[in-house]
Amino acid sequence: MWVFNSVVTSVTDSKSTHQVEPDGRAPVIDYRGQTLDLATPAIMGILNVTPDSFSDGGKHHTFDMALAAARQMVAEGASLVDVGGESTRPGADAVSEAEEIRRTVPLVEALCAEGILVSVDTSKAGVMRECAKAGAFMINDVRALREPGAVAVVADFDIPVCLMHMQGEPRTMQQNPAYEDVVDDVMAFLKERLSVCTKAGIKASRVIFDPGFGFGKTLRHNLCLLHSLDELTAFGAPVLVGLSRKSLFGQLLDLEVSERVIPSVVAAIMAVERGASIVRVHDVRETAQAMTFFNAVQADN
Ligand code: YH5
Repeated sequence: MWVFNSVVTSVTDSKSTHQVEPDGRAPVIDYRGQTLDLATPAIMGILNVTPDSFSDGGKHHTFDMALAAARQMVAEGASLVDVGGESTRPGADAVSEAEEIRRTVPLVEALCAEGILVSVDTSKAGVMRECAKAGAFMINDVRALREPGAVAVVADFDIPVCLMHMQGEPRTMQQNPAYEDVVDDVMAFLKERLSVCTKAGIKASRVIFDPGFGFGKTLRHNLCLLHSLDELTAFGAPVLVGLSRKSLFGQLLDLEVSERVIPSVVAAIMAVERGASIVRVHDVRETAQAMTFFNAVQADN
């Protein structure tokens, strides 16, 4: 029997603090009576609650539409829904903490009341705190808890957290991204952030890694990171990847955002084949179909 994510057995080495079950099964993440099972790859559906959401034309900006979109993503196979009230698009307007709370908290409350697992895509400590109080299951931070107070909030609530790598800041990150070795540099950054987290009392078993596709990376950097993603997953922390509809597909294939579904699904499957545990996607239905096929093949070996 082939066991998904069997590379996790390597986490028993001295470099990693991650616990693994004796049979090498991937972990589950438990928080406040809710469970995210990572024994097979999980799908995180993207729910933008920004009026200027580039990828969905801003159509989720009203509460009822956002709720309906989240329910549909869960029905189509999403294990959790990622609610984001700040756009990280280059050139997007900054959003105040109060405005971000206003956009996210009511939705987090409503989704949690329905038993839906919610992650919140934010870098602001105040938003993290209010969303954790509202019942969020996970914090998803593209700045890896580098904003003031963010580490302390995650430690206080003992809430699972995704630490993402980003070089620079959204406004300027694509101007001249440069690395010594993109895979080594991303890994070193994530290990450093993990160390900051554990020193502040955050349990390593609550931490998810993300290489941050498209965040201060050229096309070549993105391809290299996906090619060598197993070097990241071998560390033992669950790995989340966000490739869905991103610019690398536009650069490589000259496709508009809405035309990037097929390459996005292929990329998601390539990531789980290299050990990724969570894929963050816009197109849940299509990704779930591919994932069901992937799981069926894995179960047969
Ligand atoms: C991510 O990778 N990404 S927001 C540009 C696009 C399409 C999509 C031009 N939050 C990530 O999704 N959180 C975002 O086409 C994220 N990992 C995690 N953990 C950017 C985005 C996008 C940007």
